[in-house]
Amino acid sequence: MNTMTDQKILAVTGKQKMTPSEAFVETLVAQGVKDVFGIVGSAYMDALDLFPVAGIRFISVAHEQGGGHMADGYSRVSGRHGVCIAQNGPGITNFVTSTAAAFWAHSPVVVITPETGSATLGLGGFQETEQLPIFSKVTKFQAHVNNRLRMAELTGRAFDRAHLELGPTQLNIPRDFFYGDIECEIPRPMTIERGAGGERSLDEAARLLAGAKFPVILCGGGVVMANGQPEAVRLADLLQAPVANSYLHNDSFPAGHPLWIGPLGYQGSKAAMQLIAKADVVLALGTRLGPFGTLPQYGMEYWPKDAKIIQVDADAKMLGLVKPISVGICGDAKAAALALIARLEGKSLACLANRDARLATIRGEKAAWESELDGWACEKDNWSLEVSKNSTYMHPRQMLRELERAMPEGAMVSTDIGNICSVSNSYLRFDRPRSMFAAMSFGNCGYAFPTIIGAKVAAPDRPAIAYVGDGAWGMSFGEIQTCVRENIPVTAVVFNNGQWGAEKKNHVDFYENRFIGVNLDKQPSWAAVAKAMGAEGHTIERTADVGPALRAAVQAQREGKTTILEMMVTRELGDPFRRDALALPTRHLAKYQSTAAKRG
Ligand SMILES: Cc1ncc(C[n+]2csc(CCOP(=O)(O)OP(=O)(O)O)c2C)c(N)n1
Ligand SMILES: [Mg+2]
Repeated sequence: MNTMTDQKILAVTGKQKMTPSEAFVETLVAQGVKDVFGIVGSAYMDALDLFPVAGIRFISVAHEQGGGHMADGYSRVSGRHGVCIAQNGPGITNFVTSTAAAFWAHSPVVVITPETGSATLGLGGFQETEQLPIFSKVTKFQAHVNNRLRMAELTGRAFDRAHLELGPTQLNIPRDFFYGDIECEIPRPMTIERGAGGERSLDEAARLLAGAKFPVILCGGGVVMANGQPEAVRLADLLQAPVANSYLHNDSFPAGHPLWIGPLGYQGSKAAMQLIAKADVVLALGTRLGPFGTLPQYGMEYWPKDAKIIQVDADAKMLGLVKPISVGICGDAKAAALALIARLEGKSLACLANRDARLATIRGEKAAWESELDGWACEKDNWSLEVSKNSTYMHPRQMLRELERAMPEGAMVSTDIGNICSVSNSYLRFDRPRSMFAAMSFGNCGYAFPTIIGAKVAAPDRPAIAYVGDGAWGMSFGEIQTCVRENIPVTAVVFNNGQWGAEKKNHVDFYENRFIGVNLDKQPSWAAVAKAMGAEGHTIERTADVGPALRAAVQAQREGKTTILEMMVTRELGDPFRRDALALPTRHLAKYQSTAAKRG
């Protein structure tokens, strides 16, 4: 697990005299830290001063939330720690949203939070707030440096725990503790190796799979994090079982593989839904089976309630939490897949008897979904038809299909939260893991752009593309400054539909088009804003221009240029996010009767 094991550790060795700042920075060096995202602050300036000599790049961002998302993207693409740091008080509270997002993406982000001085804590001095309670529910571990002697030990632990517990950790350091003289030894990173799971549960899982007539594999983020894609492919080949991606993990299984059936969940693949509905045994590999990811879609209840469910998750607490399961395996997705292969290879497998019929069904469902997507040029509900009728702009689905066709080899794509980003789920296919970085279950608008910037820092040779709605863009475009200043060339595709579309869809479906706060009127030209900020900016109005524009923007990345592609699309809207969680309005008070749903 710990990717540090093979790296040469350049930190000082042996117990020796140093300052806590030196101990802190040397521990970062020992942990292999090369890049830290943040905004400069006096609270940690003594340590920051050492970064260049230590070989650590400090990436100066526009807003700390962006820096936190960059650390998240960096860790998701590299499998290494992402690190962010800021000024005590407001700089740190700006990290809350990004830390919560990293928590639900299971990203090993170390959030370094210098705190007000220990000698004045509690007096209400400058930039003071209690920094531990705020992060207590969005971190896996919180280290508080309560004594400068423990700087290296606790810094090392924050890093180790981020990998061990698969999520963000906090390192809280009273700012005066960077100064002084201490004697200490720099801790080496822990090597963490996870096993396949318990023997009995693996035996039972293998027995169920061997007896299955229609097994389906569901690959989650755990497969990506464990680097277990080749093993997932081997297992699928062995069983000749179709493989779905769990929601927003479209990179967990190669889309070019004949057994790939696409993603489940919101705006996912109907083929995946139709096929998993037929399963008698589901192997949920490296997924917590999050509640949002298996909600009914397209009016279809596809989760196979009567099937035997085998769930593999590295976090024991996730087993059986959301869906009832038959077998829970607490293990690493890659190791568990290998252990299952070892148990199944050479055995008689019931599913091979009907192999040809199953393969035909898989091919049929995939072809049906592809041709449905091909024909699905625009949304067909009344409101969408009305607003797009006289528009000269592009239909979002056609634009997304063109982006898909022009997607370069090895692309990394981050997606935001919004209606068009959600619809893109059907059009995002990857052959390589660590390629899709969606705002996972935390679902915050403003995630995608900074996240792709962090991913690009970790993987500078890969094309980096963010999909962002225009509302979410308003929250995050400030990070263009980071791209330009720090020479991090990426591409942002901004969907300009002039509205907070995903929320507007709820007004349409539930509130009789009483639009409040959803129209984004008087927006600037985002292409012009991009140019004013030193990036390239293009406005795209025709579907035929989408592919060439994306290709040119990817080429521009190779020349060090960031490009913003502003896609002018109609105001039509796909299915809503939360049909499950909204209700038609009931009003009891007389004064609000005009807003009550008309019954009957
Ligand atoms: C930080 C944050 N604020 C508010 C929301 C609620 N929200 C979810 S989707 C959405 C609309 C997104 O609009 P836009 O980015 O323009 O994309 P579109 O839906 O128009 O494609 C909003 C406001 C959220 N998810 N996150
Ligand atoms: Mg919008």
